[in-house]
Amino acid sequence: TDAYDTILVERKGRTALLTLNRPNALNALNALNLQVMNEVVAATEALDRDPDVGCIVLTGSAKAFAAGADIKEMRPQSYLDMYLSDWFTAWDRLGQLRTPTVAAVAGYALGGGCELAMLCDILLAADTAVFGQPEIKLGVIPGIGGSQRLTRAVGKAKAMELCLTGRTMDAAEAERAGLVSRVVPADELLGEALAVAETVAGMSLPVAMMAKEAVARAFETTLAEGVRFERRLFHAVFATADQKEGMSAFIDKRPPHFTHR
Ligand code: CO8
Repeated sequence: TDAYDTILVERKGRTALLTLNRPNALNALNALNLQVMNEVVAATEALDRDPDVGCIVLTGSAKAFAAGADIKEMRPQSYLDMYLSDWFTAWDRLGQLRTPTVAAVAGYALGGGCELAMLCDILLAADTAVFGQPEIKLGVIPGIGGSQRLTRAVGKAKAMELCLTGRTMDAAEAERAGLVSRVVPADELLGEALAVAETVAGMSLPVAMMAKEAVARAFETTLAEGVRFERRLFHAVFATADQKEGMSAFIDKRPPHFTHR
């Protein structure tokens, strides 16, 4: 839709597809620099404000979802450069979107690329996917939440090994470890991701937002507080027209026509 240099944005019904597409020599590896970050964040926040968008899919190339932050751009930075420019903090806003997001990962998802995938709500992998936090090999550590989100996704044992040795996981290991919801053949990845997105986008948008909020809260709080938060949202959905429509459609044995109200 809008003109971006490092991403492509397409709309398919109520689904938006955002493809990382760095135009230069690195394009197939999608190294993440500040421009990519600013464009992804600006594009997704605009889509998030659009009531006609019910799900956002984020994908890369066949070779790489993203091979991490741009090492050439990072090398000369000082502590103050990083601190004052608040390097890469804007990626956090991707995790704050209200619209559900799907990461469709083929090839390398390393460092910032793995962290970017983990900022999305649903993570689908091609059988070619390779996940890892290899920052340690460059003399740094994950900086976009990798040490926290990977640990919550796969547990301490694997997260420690991956972050301390830089070893990568293939798609099958990532699925066994609980990092991804499903692995599909590479040539079916995008179709499958768009199908999942279309399913989500077909639900009531405010109710899907609340479901997302409720699951996300599990990573932020205690079980008792999380259950109380869920209960409030559960009560709140009865204020929507879509609750009446969804239950009426079930009882009438017809498909629901959600109005996202
Ligand atoms: N940044 C910049 N350039 C890169 C990157 C990268 N992340 N990855 C690859 N490239 C470049 C290579 O230097 C090479 O350039 P050139 O053609 O000029 O020599 C070109 O892309 C092709 O790369 P390869 O020849 O290595 O391609 P292969 O297919 O052999 O290997 C790999 C692909 C496995 C992806 C390999 O390139 C690799 O290991 N890349 C580095 C992966 C990595 O370490 N990622 C983590 C980066 S650090 C990070 O993400 C920290 C995030 C937190 C920052 C937060 C700041 C606050």
